[in-house]
Amino acid sequence: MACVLLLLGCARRGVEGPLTETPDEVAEPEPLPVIIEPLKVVSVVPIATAREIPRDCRNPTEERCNALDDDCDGVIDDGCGYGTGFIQVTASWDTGADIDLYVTGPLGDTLSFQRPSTPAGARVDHSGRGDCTAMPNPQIENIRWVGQRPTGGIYEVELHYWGECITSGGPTNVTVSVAIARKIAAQYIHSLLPGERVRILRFVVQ
Ligand SMILES: [Ca+2]
Ligand SMILES: [Ca+2]
Repeated sequence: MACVLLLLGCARRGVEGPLTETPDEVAEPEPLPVIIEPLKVVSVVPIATAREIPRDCRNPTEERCNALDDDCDGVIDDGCGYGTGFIQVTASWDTGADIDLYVTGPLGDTLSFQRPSTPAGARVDHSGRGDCTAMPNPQIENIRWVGQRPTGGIYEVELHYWGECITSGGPTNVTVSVAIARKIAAQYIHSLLPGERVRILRFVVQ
C-alpha cells in the first residue's frame, strides 16, 4: 500500500509542479505541547451544618442529573446538557424553589446568573429557576472553568434561596458537588430555608 500511495503522490505532484519542494511545502515545526500542571486540591472546608454525601464507586450507577457523579468518571452529570472543565461546581435541589449558586474565586470575581462568565473562561452554563420557569433541568445550577487554568487560591461556594415560585417551596435540600481536574473533591447536602444565603463550603486549589 505504501508503494501505491507513493506512486499516487508522485503522479499528483508531477501534474501540479516540480518535484523539488518550495518553501511553502516545508512542514512547519510541530508546536511544543502546552503543559498545564493539573490543579491540585489543597483543602475543602464545609460549614458545620452541611452533611457530606458518602462517595462509593465500587458500584457506579447510570448518570442522573442530580449534581452527583453517579457513574464515577469525575464529571458531574455528564450528558445532562451542561459541562465540566478545570473546575466544575454543580448544585441540585429537591423542591420547586428557585435556588441560586454563587462561586467567588481568588481574585474576588463572583460567578452567578447575574454574572455568567468571565474573560478568563469561567461560565455559568446552566441556571435553573425551579417552578418559576419551565425549562430542562429546572433544579440545577452549574458553573465551570474552561479555557485558561483557573487561578490558584480560595474559592467560596454560596447558595441563595431566591424564592418559592408558584408551587412547592419551604425548606429545600441542596446538593453541591465540586470536581477539580476531573476528580470529585466534595459532595455535600444542606437544608436551605426560604430567603437564606449560606456559604456552604470553600475550597483551595493550587
Ligand atoms: Ca459522571
Ligand atoms: Ca449525576
